[in-house]
Order: sequence, then C-alpha cells, then structure tokens
Amino acid sequence: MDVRFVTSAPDLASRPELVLPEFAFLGRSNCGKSSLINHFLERVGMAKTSSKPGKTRLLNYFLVEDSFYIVDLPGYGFAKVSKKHRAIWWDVFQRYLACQDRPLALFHLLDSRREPSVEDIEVSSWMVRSGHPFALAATKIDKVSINSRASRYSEIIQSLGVPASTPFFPTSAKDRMGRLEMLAWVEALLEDNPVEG
Ligand SMILES: Nc1nc2c(ncn2[C@@H]2O[C@H](COP(=O)(O)OP(=O)(O)O)[C@@H](O)[C@H]2O)c(=O)[nH]1
Ligand SMILES: [Mg+2]
Repeated sequence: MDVRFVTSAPDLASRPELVLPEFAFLGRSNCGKSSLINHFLERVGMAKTSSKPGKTRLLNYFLVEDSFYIVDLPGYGFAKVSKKHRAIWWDVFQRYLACQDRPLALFHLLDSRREPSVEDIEVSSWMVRSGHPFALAATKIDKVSINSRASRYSEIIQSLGVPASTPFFPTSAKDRMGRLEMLAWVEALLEDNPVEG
C-alpha cells in the first residue's frame, strides 16, 4: 500500500487542499489508536505510538494510494487534560463532523477490555446524529479470551447504544487482525462515493 504522511493540521482550516474522502480514526487515549493505524497502513511508527497519553493534539493526514486520507484524530478522555483542552477537543470533533466538503467516514476505536466511557458513548451519539458512515473497531482483542469475545462485542455495542447493524471490526495490532475487513469497508465506501477529478 502506498502511504504518505501529508500534514499535521492544527485546525480544520489547515486541512490538505486536495479534496479526497477521509477516514478518521478516533478513540480515547491509550485505546490503541496509533498501533491500529500503523497496522492498517502496514507501516511501523507511521502514527507515533506514544507512551505519553494525550500528546497528539493535531489532525494527522496520511494519503493512501493517492485516493483517500486516513486521519488520526487526537485521543480523548485523558484524565490529566485540562477542561480547556477537553472543550477544544469537542469543538474540533463537532465541527469536523459538521463538514460537508468531503466524504467522511469514521472508525471509532474501543479497547475491548474496557467498559465504554461516558465520552465514548457521547462520541457515538454524535456520530449517529451526524449521518456520516461509521464503524466500531474493538482493539487489543488478543487480550480477551476467545470464549468471551462475542459477549464483549455485544456488550460494547449495547452500552454505546448504536444500531445493531453498525459495522464492527474485532482487531489486534499485536496479532495483525482486522485489517482486511476494515479495508474492505473502506473500499466499499469509496466505490459508493467516487470523487470526481
Ligand atoms: N496486547 C495489545 N496491546 C496493544 C495493542 N494495540 C496497542 N497496544 C498497547 O496499548 C498501549 C497504547 O497503544 P497506542 O497505540 O499508543 O494507543 P493510543 O494512545 O490510542 O494511540 C501501548 O502500550 C500498546 O503497546 C494490541 O493490539 N494488543
Ligand atoms: Mg497515539
């Protein structure tokens, strides 16, 4: 897969000029977002796997196959982040969802070992209301016993309150699982939404 880092946009106005469909990854700090992006892009260290939660505060754009962007959104829910930063995160997220200038779809990442947080649930309801396609990606499933995975997945879907039909991808960056399924979803959406040019 051809992947190029394009830019770290400090705000929505600084997004890349070239308009292409965007696939955004978001989830709470430490949910495994950087690891899953690297796994998805098949690049070691492309999205920085930082041990310092809450560090990435920009929208990081990666151009894939000259045909779409993977957008790494900042993690949320880091306890030590100030009220002000929390408010900025929600502001950027809500304005990003409201953008109608390019096709947008989202992967919402949930650590499969944890109960969805209040913020996870709020993010879900904003995505539902936005009308943009979104999928859930359960991360780190290598840490959940095979026997309890299915019940974990339905617990996550239930506590988020999203439609049961929401695309759901069990993933493990460690065991390299889930990538092809996510890619198939991306490709199906790209076929539905070709960008003229
Ligand atoms: N076992 C396991 N650990 C993972 C996996 N993905 C990430 N981690 C670990 O979870 C921690 C947070 O990962 P990171 O990708 O930096 O999360 P981010 O803060 O959401 O970007 C790190 O210690 C990773 O090594 C996974 O698939 N399996
Ligand atoms: Mg990260």
